[in-house]
Amino acid sequence: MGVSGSGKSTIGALLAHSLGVPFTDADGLHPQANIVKMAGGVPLTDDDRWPWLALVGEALAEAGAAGTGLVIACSALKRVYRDAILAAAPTVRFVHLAGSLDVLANRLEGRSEHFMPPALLRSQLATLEELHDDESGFAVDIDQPVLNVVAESVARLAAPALPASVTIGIGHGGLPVVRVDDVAGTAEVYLHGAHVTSWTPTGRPPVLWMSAFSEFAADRPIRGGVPLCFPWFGALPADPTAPAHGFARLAEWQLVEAREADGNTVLVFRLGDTEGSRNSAWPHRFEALYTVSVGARLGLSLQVRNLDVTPVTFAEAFHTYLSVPDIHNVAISGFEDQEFLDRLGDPEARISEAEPVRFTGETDRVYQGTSTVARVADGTGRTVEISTEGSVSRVVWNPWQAKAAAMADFGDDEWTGMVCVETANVQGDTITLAPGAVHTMSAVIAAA
Ligand code: TA6
Repeated sequence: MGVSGSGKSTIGALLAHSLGVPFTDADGLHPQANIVKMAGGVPLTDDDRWPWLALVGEALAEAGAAGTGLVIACSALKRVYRDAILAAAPTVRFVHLAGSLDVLANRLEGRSEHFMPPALLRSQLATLEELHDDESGFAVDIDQPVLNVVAESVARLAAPALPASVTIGIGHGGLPVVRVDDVAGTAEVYLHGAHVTSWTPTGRPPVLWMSAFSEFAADRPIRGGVPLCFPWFGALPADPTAPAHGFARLAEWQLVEAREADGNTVLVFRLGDTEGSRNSAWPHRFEALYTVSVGARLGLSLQVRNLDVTPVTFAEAFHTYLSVPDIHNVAISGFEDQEFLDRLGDPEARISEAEPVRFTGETDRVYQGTSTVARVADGTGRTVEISTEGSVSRVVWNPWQAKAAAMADFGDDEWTGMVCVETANVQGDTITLAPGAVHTMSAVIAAA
């Protein structure tokens, strides 16, 4: 819906294509008398509109009954017009293509071959009634690339009802992103990989690190934040061509729930097996539910259910990138005297240190069989604490200079400003689930 020039026909057709349903332009349903009137610059009366709106409602109702679905482009400027459509098609959702007078006027100037003269724009805007809170639908700002308008609409149509603290928009690379802005903190989570890319507790600096060179593309992992590694970690011996750290961080997750609870905003994302995953080196049927709780602390919880008829084994990790002023001053306690595998050294050797972990070069360690609480002191008095449940591995990583320079999506000098402290179940700690069984790995990140 929207005034003339808002792109109803163009965006409607693209949206229908993305949703895999037919598209109808309601302009084509106007009785000739209406076309003649509008082409003559004469605004329609409500009496002119009712028969037209009835046809619009009918088309939606038929599509609903046939189960085909339908996107119809129709101005539907007033609440009463929308109620008339709703009466015929109770499940209809309204996507209002909203734009300022300037943006719309510019669009109309550029438009030719349409019976609606630009002069009618002001009267249309005067007639326009924004969607009321109790109406099923949402407004999308058209002052962005058309494909972003479509992507945002698709993501919001798929999303559950959102509390006030949550919005869905388009982020980098045209990827849909869920934004949380609540009293206790803010965060961003891309549907791509259910990837938390930022979390900032109110009154404190951002806790997560993001590379300025990160890619944001459907087939690429995001560099920074909290990549979700699942169902394998690192390279997959069974298939060296398989993407590192599994397919979950490359998949499109669905936001299935968003609610406010106890001063936090809780988001739940779902991923199930896909044709792609069923043809991968890990072809099992599964359901993963990832809960992200945003507030003064960041809560992460990955629940995996085995929907297959055979037992399944997987590895998992919250590959958390923490932002630090200078890695040289970082000290991580909680691992004293605990054995670790140095992934840069002898794969058989088990090493331990009595002191907190400090960084003097490339570091890539796996601690197994531990549920330790990691405390990351960044040298400026700030400490980030990570406590977990259902996780008995920890991975600590910094690429240092050479490795950083070798990664295209990682700035040459960015290694000094980050450290990964990962909550995981990897290598000897992988999880095996019987058919129907469930496992949950959780972490709570607190910055003080
Ligand atoms: O968690 C540490 C690690 O496995 C390192 O070995 C390093 O490869 C890092 O992850 C980043 O992996 P990525 O596939 O995101 O480049």
